[in-house]
Amino acid sequence: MKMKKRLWLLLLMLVFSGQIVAQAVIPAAYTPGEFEKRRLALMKAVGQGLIILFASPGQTGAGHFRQDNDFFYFTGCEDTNAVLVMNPSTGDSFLFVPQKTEREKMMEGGNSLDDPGARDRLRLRNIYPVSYLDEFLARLAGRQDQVLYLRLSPEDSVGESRSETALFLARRHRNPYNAQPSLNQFRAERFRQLYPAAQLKDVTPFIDALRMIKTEEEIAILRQNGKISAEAVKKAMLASRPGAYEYELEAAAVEVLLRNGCRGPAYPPIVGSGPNTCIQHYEKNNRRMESGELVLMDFGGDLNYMTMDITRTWPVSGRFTEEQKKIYRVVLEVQKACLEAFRPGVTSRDVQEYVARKMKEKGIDPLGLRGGLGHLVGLSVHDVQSGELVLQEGMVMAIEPALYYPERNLGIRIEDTVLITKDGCEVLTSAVPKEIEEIEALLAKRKF
Ligand SMILES: [Mn+2]
Repeated sequence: MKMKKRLWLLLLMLVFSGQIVAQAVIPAAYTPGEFEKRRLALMKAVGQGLIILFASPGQTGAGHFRQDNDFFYFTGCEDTNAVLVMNPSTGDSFLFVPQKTEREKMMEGGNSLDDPGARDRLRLRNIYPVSYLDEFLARLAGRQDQVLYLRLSPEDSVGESRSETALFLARRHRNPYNAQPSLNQFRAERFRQLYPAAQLKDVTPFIDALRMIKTEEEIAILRQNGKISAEAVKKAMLASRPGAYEYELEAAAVEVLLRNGCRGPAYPPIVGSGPNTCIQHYEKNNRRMESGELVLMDFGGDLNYMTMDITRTWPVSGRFTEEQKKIYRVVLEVQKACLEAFRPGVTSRDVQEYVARKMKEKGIDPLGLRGGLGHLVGLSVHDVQSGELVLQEGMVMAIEPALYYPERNLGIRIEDTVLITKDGCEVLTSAVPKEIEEIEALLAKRKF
């Protein structure tokens, strides 16, 4: 009893000292069975041959390591330079991992090969050194009529879609001295050389069909990320003031992400003021903002490999001018009409028709804005899509209508990320204001 009293006292002291209150939410995580379920679903869909997926070869740049999206989706494993082989005819999965030297283990820690619990935790048939991969494949893939399912389409990344990866590669090829093939293309070529009798097929459409529909565990993470990312943008709004630099807003927002378990932003934060509101992928973020201007922020966190995408536009001074208000209302009405139209079965054309009807009813000139479906969000902020897009329950979409008037230094974009539900959609990023009155009320709380 006495002990309990003491515990209570300690707890109360902690609460009042702010230590528990200030504690960040524990990020939602995946259970090991999730990845096994995904592998079995992929193997069932593919049905034959061998499926071979590659992990990211290693660390690049100053950011935290982030695994290849497709490899992560089927393993949850962050080992670098690894290979996953799935055999649909037996349902077995094998992981091939580099054998690290003692020095490597000391410098960066071990991998799944050094972890006796990894095989059971990852629910694999076996884990082998990656140096054994070719022998393993020669045994299985050397047979006649063997089909190898590889990722023959481009990879996506946290901030870029598969088509963007392809586009950037093509742009790099403008300069013949940068025109080397991608890792993906190189691997396909190596398989063609080593297994000329095998048929190479693209596994990507099967992967994309799965990744497009979010699982319960992904949805839990996305909901949490929606709240964290919304809070981050709200903090940036409060950090804005005449004379502030764009990067000060970025700093305020990134702090909220890092404090709540995100690895960082899902893409380079866009904080554009004045003329920069009209540059859609602006990311210099080094301009001083002034009263009378708008600031546009496009921002989202990366939480447990699930991304988020929000854009808000607000007046630096705290009050919209009449001209800004007029255009803001149009973008907002179109964005809200899109969200009203979102439900399973809906196509881009359906949304456009709904938006046109709604604007007519309300007597609003849409200024050329038509609305639509936007883009899918998930492991990548421009997530995978296979075939023509028709909304389904469990899809996650970002919708971002915008109007740009560079001659007036006036760009307005409003973006939310939503989950398609049984009969509509749930806005995951609703905690950051977008109504004119709400924005002005929030900004009025600033002190400067
Ligand atoms: Mn977007």
